[in-house]
Amino acid sequence: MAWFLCLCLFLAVGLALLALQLKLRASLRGPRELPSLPALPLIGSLLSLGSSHPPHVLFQELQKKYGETYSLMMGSHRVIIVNQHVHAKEVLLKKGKVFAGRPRTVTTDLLTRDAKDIAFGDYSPTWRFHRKIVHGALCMFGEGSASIEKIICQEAQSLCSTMSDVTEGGLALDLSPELTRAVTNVICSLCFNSSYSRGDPEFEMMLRYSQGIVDTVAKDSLVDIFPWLQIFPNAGLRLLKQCVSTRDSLLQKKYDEHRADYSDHVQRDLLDALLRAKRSAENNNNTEISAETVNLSDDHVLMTVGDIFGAGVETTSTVLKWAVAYLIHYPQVQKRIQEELDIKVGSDRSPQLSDRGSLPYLEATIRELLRIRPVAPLFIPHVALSNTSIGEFQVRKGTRVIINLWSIHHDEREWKNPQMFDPCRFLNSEGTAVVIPSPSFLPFGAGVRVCLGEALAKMEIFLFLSWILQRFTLSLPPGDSLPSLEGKFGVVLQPARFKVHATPRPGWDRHKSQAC
Ligand code: STR
Repeated sequence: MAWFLCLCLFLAVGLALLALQLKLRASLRGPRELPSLPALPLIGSLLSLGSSHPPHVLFQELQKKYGETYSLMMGSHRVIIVNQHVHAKEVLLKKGKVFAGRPRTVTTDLLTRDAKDIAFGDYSPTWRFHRKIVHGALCMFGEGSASIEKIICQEAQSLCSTMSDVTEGGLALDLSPELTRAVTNVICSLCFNSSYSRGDPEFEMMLRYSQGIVDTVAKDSLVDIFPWLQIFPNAGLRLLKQCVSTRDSLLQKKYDEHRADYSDHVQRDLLDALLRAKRSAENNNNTEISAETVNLSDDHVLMTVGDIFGAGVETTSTVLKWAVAYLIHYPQVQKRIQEELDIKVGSDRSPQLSDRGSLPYLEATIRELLRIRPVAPLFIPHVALSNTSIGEFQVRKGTRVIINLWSIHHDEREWKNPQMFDPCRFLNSEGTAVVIPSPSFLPFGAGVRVCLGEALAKMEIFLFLSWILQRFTLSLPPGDSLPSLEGKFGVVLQPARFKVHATPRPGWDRHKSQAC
């Protein structure tokens, strides 16, 4: 018996020692290497990336073989793809500053005069200062200011009367340019204190150049992966150059007009606020901040306004277009929003921002739209500014990180039936309040580079949708097929074009008092 006990003890000690040694070896090995796609010299992993899927779907599919976080080579650049929220938050929040860099690419350099803007500019003291000024100016003229609500309501009013005019003739309407004009005018009022009327040639020109930029910039096109391809004729790059030069002359015109009648005493708009910040920084050139502002050149101001303009228009109008497409696909959702509006707002007045709290179903629908069709499915790539790690994986300085918001918003462990459009997932069980059911929801990003226009975008989406749905029911024109919900991949994910019928709702008379 005694020898049996001794044997057991001996075995137990032996096993414990073995386990300890294995654990020690694992911890000595340190962070692990990431699983990687095969790569060849020069072309990198290009051969494994040939697929009919758009990049966000392909990166989601590749998880099955390589795990949620993996790496690949784009030309000579190592790129990490993050497909789940824990690692995404580590990159954006926990190690936000380490991952705050941006890659330089041929197309974004062309768009931003070598990264002198906020969205594509690399992390630096000048960038931080620059972002702070823009944030301050946006707060003053946008978020939280009563006047912005008035501007949005004015545009909603004009959008609805255009819709009435067209539908009175019984015509089907492509809402896309109308929604874009409404959103553009909000940004125009904010940036330049001006607006466009229907058919304005300058607005038509803006629509064209902006679409050209969205179609060609920052979509990991071949010139961005292999910069030496620039020396060959390239239709995409030619189009981008044309569009950027049209945009630049428009921005320059606005800038010159503002400089000509600038006064220190009146701030009419965001451009005035930026000019003022630039001048005051120049005047205080012996203070501590001024050391950081040396590079806040005219180019910086122009490129920033270009960012705000481009981001403000393309993102919000895209969400509204998706909203219309989904409401046509899901008439029962549209009906429930209208019922909520009828009860909480009625038809004697128009919806206003203070109604947001009492329209939870509409708010939940907006969240579900932002989840199911994220505006920027791959965000803008980040760059590690020093050696670091993501989870247990080591990451070397200079590595690019792409966060696949598409995977994060369609993660089956976080969302039940993620392909299903179901606003109720964002409501509590009584249907009386909005909730965020999963931490896997990041429509505006997070951390040092979080979207600057989040509050403005939410106000616009809420007001435009509530005004439209109070007055009209949107439906498919007879004989047309339902709009595709797939989306065209680019720096933003846009729906295909389609026409709608906007039928005035019974009880809504266009000549009724339309005060905001
Ligand atoms: C749209 C087209 C344009 O005229 C200018 C810009 C510059 C800013 C870009 C914008 C673009 C597309 C959406 C972006 C935005 C900066 C932040 C935003 C990429 C290319 C997003 O991250 C969704």
